[in-house]
Amino acid sequence: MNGAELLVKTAIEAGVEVCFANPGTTELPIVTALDKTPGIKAFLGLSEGVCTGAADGYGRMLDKPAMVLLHLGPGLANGLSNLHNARRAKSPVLNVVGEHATWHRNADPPLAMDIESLAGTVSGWWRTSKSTLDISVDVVDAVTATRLGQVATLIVPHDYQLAECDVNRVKTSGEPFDSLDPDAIKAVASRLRASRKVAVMLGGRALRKPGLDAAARIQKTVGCDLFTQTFPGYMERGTGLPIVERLPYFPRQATRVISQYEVVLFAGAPEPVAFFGYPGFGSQILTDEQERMTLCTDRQNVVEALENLANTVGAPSHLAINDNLLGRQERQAMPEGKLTAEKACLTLAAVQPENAVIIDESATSGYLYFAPPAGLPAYSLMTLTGGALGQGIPCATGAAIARPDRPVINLEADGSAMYTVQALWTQAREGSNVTTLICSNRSYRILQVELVHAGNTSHGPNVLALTELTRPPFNWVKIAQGFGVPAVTVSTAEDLAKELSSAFAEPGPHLIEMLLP
Ligand SMILES: Cc1ncc(C[n+]2csc(CCOP(=O)(O)OP(=O)(O)O)c2C)c(N)n1
Ligand SMILES: [Mg+2]
Repeated sequence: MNGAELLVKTAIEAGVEVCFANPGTTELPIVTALDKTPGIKAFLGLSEGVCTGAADGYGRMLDKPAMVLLHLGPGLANGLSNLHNARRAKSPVLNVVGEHATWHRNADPPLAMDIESLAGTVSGWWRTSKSTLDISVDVVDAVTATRLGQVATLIVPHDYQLAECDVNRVKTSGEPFDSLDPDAIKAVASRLRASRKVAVMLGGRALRKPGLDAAARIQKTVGCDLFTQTFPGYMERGTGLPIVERLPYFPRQATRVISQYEVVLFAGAPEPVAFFGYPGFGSQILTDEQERMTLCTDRQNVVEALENLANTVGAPSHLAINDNLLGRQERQAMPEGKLTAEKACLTLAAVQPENAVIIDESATSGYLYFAPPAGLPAYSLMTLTGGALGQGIPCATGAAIARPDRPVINLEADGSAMYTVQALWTQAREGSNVTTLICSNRSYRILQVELVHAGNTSHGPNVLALTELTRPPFNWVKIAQGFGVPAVTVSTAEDLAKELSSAFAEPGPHLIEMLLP
């Protein structure tokens, strides 16, 4: 066995099943090992942002890491922006980066870069292997780190991958979480009982069904309201699931909503801050007078903490299925006529199949999607956690590879789509069940809105050059077809409903361009 085979063997034993890769010469021993030691299926991403975004989607979907295989510093640099989104989503990602042979590194070959510095900006854990024999321990430590909900980057020199080693026993994974502090949870419980108005801000794993169920039991007993931050990584919603409000994007609106609460309890979510520093408005969303409490640290298990808190406040073991704290199915009325962003959201809500996964990178167009679908069949929602565009198409690809049985719907803004559009090719190659809905407003609309907010109402030629996606407009049907994905354009709600139904009925990827004003 060589170091690369040891790496792959250890990853397989640690539960890794897929690898999203864009390799080069310094990763070829690992590429070979993926065939020699079967157990991990490899997927080619045509740029590193596709690989890292797909691993993020996979990690959000299954709450377990995919491996990413990237080429040296430049490959990692290309993939950083979606690793940044993964970090904000608390996604588990095992990121493996090849490095030059140790004896060659000091010659400063053309591709040499400071890989650890790049890794440090997005990873909760990172390390360069110190020897071939260390690789097994390194992989296990990395996978254990991902289980806390973070990106772990392992950098492996080329000569260590190639060197023979006779390790037969690979190290097995340890327990990632610190234990809970029962006294801290008791203190939170008594404060909740004594407070008049409490908001619980849920994040990370707390937004999956077990966490939500525990939160709803707490809600039933102490009468609090449940919130998510504006951009949750992965949340389950719809019929039978607790109703969680989303904090508005613009800071003034967010403050208006949250400032009514005497106490805000953070469970897996950090304190919210404004997305940008707008003149005249500070960073914080909560007021100085509001009391903040944190249920547990990032190294503790938030679901266990919520269940513990629910038991401590004396909550019932579960809510009745018809409890009014749980979402109820009410189908949306079907809109008619020429499409607008709102009608596009409502049409999707009206035809969305059971158990769908919605990947929302729709910027200004899909913002209305969250409000009406409270009465939808159960579904999962993933959003643009870190604000770094180019997440949607790759994330949908990874989600569909993780769960080929679930319909994945990617609500995707046209400008955002173009950063990593080649992920469509991976969808075509893998026959992924993804329906991409392009919100074709042919502009960077949000930037135009922000300019107006900032008082710039007459847009000059340079502003238009930098915010309009015209001259020429994208031909979405040809772009998608060029990557092997069937595509159509629609301009009415009726046609959208019809095309959605046929896309859901037929396996494999589809793209629908929605012409919006
Ligand atoms: C990686 C990255 N580059 C640039 C930006 C800045 N940015 C924010 S929104 C936006 C335009 C979004 O346009 P589109 O995706 O078409 O959505 P729309 O505003 O039209 O709804 C840009 C360029 C960003 N957030 N991330
Ligand atoms: Mg746009």
